[in-house]
Amino acid sequence: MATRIVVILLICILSFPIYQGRQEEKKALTKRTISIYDAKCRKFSGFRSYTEGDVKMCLSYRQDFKNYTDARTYCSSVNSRLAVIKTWEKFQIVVPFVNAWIGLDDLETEGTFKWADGSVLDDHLKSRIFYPGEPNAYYPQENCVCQRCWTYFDKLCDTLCYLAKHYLCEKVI
Ligand SMILES: *[C@@H]1O[C@H](CO)[C@@H](O)[C@H](O)[C@H]1NC(C)=O
Ligand SMILES: [Ca+2]
Repeated sequence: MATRIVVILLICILSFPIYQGRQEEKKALTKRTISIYDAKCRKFSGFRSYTEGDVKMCLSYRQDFKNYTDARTYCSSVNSRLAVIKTWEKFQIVVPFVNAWIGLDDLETEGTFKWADGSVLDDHLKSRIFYPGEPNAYYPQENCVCQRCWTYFDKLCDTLCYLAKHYLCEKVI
């Protein structure tokens, strides 16, 4: 019995370096995957990749000013879309961008916000990514969503679609 325990312990101790090696391998692989993604993304002029944990996005933060529909048209003209941010991790990537349209609006049905990929905004996520009190449809035509619309906002708000703002295009790669 005692010998068996000793043998098992020995196996554990001896195989620890193998386990460590595997972890290193895994880390290196993750790093390589990120750099492959980054290289792919950078091939598109103006785009670069952003990472939060295991989540990656290929974005172009456009510094010129366009209204929502013109921003949307521009993104699709370079085979991208206004940014779709359906997870908390993706929202963390987008937090720093100032006064930027993203791909979220309730143009089709008042009060039902849809992403640029056609899916409906999840209620739980909605409560986390909008600035407190937003979306509020303060003016009836506040149908489009922007990040850090006002300098003191660190989250999303609905605002007037005809306003000229920066915008975030996203490549799905
Ligand atoms: C955005 O601007 C264009 C002109 O550049 C105009 O034709 C369009 O109606 C505007 N869209 C909105 C929502 O105001
Ligand atoms: Ca609003």
